[in-house]
Amino acid sequence: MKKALITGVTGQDGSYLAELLLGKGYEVHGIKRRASSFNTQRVDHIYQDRHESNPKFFLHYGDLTDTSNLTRILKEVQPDEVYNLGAQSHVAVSFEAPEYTADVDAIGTLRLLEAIRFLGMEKKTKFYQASTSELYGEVQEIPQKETTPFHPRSPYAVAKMYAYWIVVNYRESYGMYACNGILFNHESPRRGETFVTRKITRALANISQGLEKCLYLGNMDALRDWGHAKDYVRMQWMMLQQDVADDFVIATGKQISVREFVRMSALELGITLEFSGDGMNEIATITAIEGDNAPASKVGDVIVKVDPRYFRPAEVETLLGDPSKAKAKLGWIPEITVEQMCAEMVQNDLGKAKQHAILKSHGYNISVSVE
Ligand code: NDP
Ligand code: GDR
Repeated sequence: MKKALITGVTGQDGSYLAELLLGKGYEVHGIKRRASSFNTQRVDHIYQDRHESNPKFFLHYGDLTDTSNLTRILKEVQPDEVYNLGAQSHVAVSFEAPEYTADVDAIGTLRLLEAIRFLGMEKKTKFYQASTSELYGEVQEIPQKETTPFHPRSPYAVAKMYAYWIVVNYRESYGMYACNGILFNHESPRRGETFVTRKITRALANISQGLEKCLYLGNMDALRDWGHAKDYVRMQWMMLQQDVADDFVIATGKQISVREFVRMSALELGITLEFSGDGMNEIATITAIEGDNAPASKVGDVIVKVDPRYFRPAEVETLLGDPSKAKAKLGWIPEITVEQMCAEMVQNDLGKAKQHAILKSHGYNISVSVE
């Protein structure tokens, strides 16, 4: 039975990857951070009480900023595969907390690699690094592929660039099986609530049920190549099953704007939007409503506005990936389209909003705000 260790197991990708590996018969170990309240919602459904017979899923307290802790966990678990998904993963937040982001995302990766080497596991343990399309930043070529030069545009992306190269360096220096998945944006109903897709699907669902009035966004012109997290974690596993370690771009090869994602999400609720104004003054107004998914909305309501607060000091305007290498060498193709993913996210958030609306109508205080 293979053993895997996942950092960031409580995050979007970590939870899907843990499910995938358990389904393949792995013993799965995950690192979770100590928090003052429960932070394991995304993996609670696969949690196994250690008192049950033959558990396959284990959680260890740890942190990517803590070398001795990482070394101890690696020594105890002796994993065949390490998936380094843990990160301060929010680009906008990285401008607010650049030093912490560098510590976790850049040096955290080095800590893990060096611990593997220190323990003499560098020929046994395969290593996956969650690299990112943010490395391309100010894009030098369209679409972006493995050979496209990097130009990171945020403290997050700069930290991830260090992580990318230290993975390559450990592969070249010590013969480690270590690889980078350069993943473009991927989303799901488990996406964190402050990333733009989930912020949109959640807010529009709440607005449709009368729980919120308006969705405030930043740059709606930004173009992204959005895929589904389930497709992308399958690829993370595939990358560690090859004879030779290599780096791969993982993307759908299609891009749409934030504005288009808003339009698509609203339509899933039966709401047609008209966008007017531009730049900092852009708004979206309801021009038609079909079906009964939006009982609290009416034609003429302005439900989306731009708020300059959400613009970033340096923006990544456009990202479009070329996944040809992954398709040719690994036979990977994404199965879920952005339209299907958007519909799944909206329906999931609509279900939650309807529950909250019922609770609110019975006098419960429901907090829905999110930055
Ligand atoms: P999430 O933000 O959903 O999850 C991040 C995980 O990292 C969480 O489990 C979080 O713990 C954990 N974490 C944060 N700080 C630390 C720390 N100091 N020590 C240990 N763990 C920590 O991200 P995703 O699942 O979306 O992404 C997974 C990885 O892939 C990240 O590295 C991200 O940067 C990268 N990536 C993501 C893409 C995407 O579109 N989703 C695209 C390309 C790369 P907690 O739950 O306690 O906050
Ligand atoms: P990104 O994702 O920065 O690409 O990083 P995010 O969803 O945060 O932003 C995508 C684009 O939308 C624009 N935008 C807004 N973004 C947020 N969060 N909130 C807003 O209100 C808003 N309005 C407009 C952004 O400016 C941006 O252009 C994600 C993360 O998962 C990273 O960890 C990962 O590496 C990359 O994807 C690939």
